[in-house]
Amino acid sequence: MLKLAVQKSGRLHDDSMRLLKECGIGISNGANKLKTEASNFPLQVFFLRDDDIPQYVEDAVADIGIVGENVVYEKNKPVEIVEKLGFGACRLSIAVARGENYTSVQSLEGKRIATSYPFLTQQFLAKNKVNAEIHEISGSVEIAPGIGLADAICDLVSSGSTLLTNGLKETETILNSEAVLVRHKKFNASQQQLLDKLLFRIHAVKKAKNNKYILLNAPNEKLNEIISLLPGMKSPTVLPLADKGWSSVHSVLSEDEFWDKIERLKAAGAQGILVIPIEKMVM
Ligand code: PRT
Ligand code: ZN
Repeated sequence: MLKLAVQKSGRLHDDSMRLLKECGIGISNGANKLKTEASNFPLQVFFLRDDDIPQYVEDAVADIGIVGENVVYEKNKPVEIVEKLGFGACRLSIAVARGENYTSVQSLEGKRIATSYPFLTQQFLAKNKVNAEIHEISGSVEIAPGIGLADAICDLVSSGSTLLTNGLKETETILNSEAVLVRHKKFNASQQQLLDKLLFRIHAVKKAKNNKYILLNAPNEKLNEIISLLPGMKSPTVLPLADKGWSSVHSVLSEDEFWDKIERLKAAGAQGILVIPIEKMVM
């Protein structure tokens, strides 16, 4: 049995539960529970505050956990990051009042910085040989400059709209973060086996998300050119159409080259292009 810690509620909860579901792991709704068990995988799920997850994993109360890298690095516990999960993206940044004259990190010398991330903030200041006063506060960090509590803040940013509405500007990025899967360092062979099984599924889900299945019709005289544009998992599948002189081509395209490839396929004579999401992809 593997014990997994996930955020009880908050920004990472839904995506964490969705990932388990996409991995074919059935979890009954645990919103009001402390723990629950998967119906079809030897997995127990603990619902915790995100800040507590690194400690629970370090102590092996939970074997693995899903938590933001920002929390992993702030708590600085000896847990191991095994996989980046592709959700919960944000950055930990320094911000100052919009009207403030900020030229470089040195502008923070002697200033008061409000943050919920004292460890990472201090580490950043030390690295840049800047002396500043850190005020640790647990929430609503963005209002600190406006009420005269601090000259700057160090907080998480995703869209930037919180900074904007509070009259702040982002001046330094300390850390880029996303949700990760962490584990403790005392795994035995059977736990490792279960983790490998889970990771195999996570990889298939991630891979599928980054790829699309594509079907198109190609005039036979353009087939070679069109095939050369399509890498596929091995090589594209080509089937004759009932309409003579035409073929149906099936392949897989990765998300990042998608639009560029579609344009080139069209220009090469492809027609009736269908693009379908892939649910799982096993290489
Ligand atoms: O109750 P618990 O302690 O478990 O939750 P929490 O309130 O401490 O954390 P929560 O749910 O807010 O965030 C959980 C994790 O989500 C964080 O540790 C990050 O890894 C990740 N994450 C991603 C974010 C954001 N994006 C984010 N934008 N966490 C917080 N924010 C906040 C930020 O602090 C600021 O107040 O959103 C505001 C900024 O957002 P924008 O879009 O206006 O820039
Ligand atoms: Zn928290």
